[in-house]
Amino acid sequence: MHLGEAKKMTNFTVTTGNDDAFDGGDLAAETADGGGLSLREALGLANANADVDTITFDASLSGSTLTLSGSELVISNSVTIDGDIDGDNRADITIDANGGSRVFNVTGGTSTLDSLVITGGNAVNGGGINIAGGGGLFFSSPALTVANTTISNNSAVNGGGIFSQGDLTITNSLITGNDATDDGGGIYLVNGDTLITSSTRPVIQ
Ligand SMILES: [Ca+2]
Ligand SMILES: [Ca+2]
Ligand SMILES: [Ca+2]
Ligand SMILES: [Ca+2]
Repeated sequence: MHLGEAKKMTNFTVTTGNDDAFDGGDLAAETADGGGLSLREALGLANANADVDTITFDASLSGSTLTLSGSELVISNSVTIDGDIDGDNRADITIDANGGSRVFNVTGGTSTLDSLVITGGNAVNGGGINIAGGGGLFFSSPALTVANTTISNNSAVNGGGIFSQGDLTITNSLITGNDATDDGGGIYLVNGDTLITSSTRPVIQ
């Protein structure tokens, strides 16, 4: 986050573990339908504006698993998703695609996934996370930082945990128990810059 920047920033607080669909409404409408504001709805709202937004989770969701209902979560625009509710830099939120889809598809922006457990993803490339490549001369590749996060038990043909064509930074995270039928059980890197740092935990197993 660059707090000195003039850009607007909105924080969306996820209040339901249900996977309510994003219907293109505003915050009030998306909160009013289903069980509250879902992560999918919060992402839809964050993607819909050019601001660098943050998504956090209501304390009532601490320790819970958000199970996706068969389609990936798309990040098309810079956002930070912070699953640390109690401030100890450890995940308090699990996102489980339950084998029905990838978990996150990062198609644009400079984003951070912080203090999450990402599991159960399944896709051809990048079961847990796919970072798309740039769309040519005028579109730079997305950049993603994965911090304080566990990526486990995802599967793909290439890149069970992560498939990256963008810029990837991994810090203090655990990537374990992911499976690829072809290459890259944990991470498959096509291009882009990758930086892996860890002060407290093993990174890739
Ligand atoms: Ca909705
Ligand atoms: Ca809703
Ligand atoms: Ca935004
Ligand atoms: Ca925590």
